[in-house]
Amino acid sequence: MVATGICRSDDHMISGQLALPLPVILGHEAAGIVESIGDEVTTVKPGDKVIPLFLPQCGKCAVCKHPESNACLKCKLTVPQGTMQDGTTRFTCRGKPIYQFAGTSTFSEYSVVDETSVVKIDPASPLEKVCLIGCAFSTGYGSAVNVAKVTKGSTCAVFGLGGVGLCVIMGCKAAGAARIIAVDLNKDKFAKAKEVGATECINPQDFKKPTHEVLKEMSGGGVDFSFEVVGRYDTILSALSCCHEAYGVSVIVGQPPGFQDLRMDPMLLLTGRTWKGAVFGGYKGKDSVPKLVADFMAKKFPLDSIITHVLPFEKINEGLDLLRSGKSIYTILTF
Ligand code: PAD
Ligand code: ZN
Ligand code: ZN
Repeated sequence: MVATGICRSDDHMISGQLALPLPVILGHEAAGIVESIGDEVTTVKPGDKVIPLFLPQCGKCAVCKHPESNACLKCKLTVPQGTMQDGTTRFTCRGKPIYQFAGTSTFSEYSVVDETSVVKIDPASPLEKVCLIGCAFSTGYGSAVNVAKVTKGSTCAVFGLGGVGLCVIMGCKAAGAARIIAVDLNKDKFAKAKEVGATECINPQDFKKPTHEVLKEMSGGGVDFSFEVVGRYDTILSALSCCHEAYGVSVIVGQPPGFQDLRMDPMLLLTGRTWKGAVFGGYKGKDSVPKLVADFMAKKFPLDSIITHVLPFEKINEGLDLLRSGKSIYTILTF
């Protein structure tokens, strides 16, 4: 491993939002160099620069064969196994097994991954930047361009201006949205949101009315596309309600708290709204990650604007504190 980002999803695991077999090595957004390969591995070789894929692409299952989906059946997203696809874990500590996370476990100098969970990228790419294509960037950008399929001239609303939300904004802008309204409780996030493409920023605390009402008024009846990039039930419903009742599309990107159900009024959908969600921005990793790295190298999108801190791996807890306090966007840890 050469570099790994700290994603909010890693912190969600630490806080226990999703049950995981323990002890576990977290981390899923990284870039590195292949050290060695198994006998039957053909798509990567020692010395290759690679990005691990927390969402594998086996290429053979019904999902991989479907043109519009990416949650490969080799990955048990909602019931994490904590192992390789063969059911084993390759980490031990004093003879006891340590579980793996999302088939990647990148908070470690070395990891073992299935061939379907790793892809070769341009050898010239800066690993301490393109590691973000392993999660945050692709998740946000793809949610706009692949999942919502944002259209030219449209109005978008993005709830949550963390690293992923900022990448959603970049995707909306690249797709030609005319208005991108950014929503966050922390106004310190607004400058960055504008830098990457937001046209307006609002703080729900500045209004007496519910946020979805404010957004409906601002957009003359409802936005075309809305994105929930926080991971809360109230913002999921607010994002759904703020999109146009007849043709609005709302995408869930944030990871909601587990162990609870969400109550919603089905009338919100009966009138014509579309409610969607996806992991990893709908991208199939093996096919898309090398292309996204090539697009980054061709300067089609920036990553520097979302990297606020670079720390040595030993300072991982400082990096997590920066995320929790809202002071960082993305912290990259280097080995
Ligand atoms: P982050 O914590 O950096 O950003 C979340 C932002 O939401 C912060 O700026 C908060 O101030 C803001 N916020 C909090 N509460 C509210 C509220 N009530 N209304 C408006 N804004 C609010 O997180 P992130 O950008 O790294 O990740 C965002 C979510 O996306 C998080 O839930 C993470 O787990 C999830 C994620 N999903 C995938 C995926 O594949 N679907 C990948 C990576 C991250
Ligand atoms: Zn992530
Ligand atoms: Zn598959």
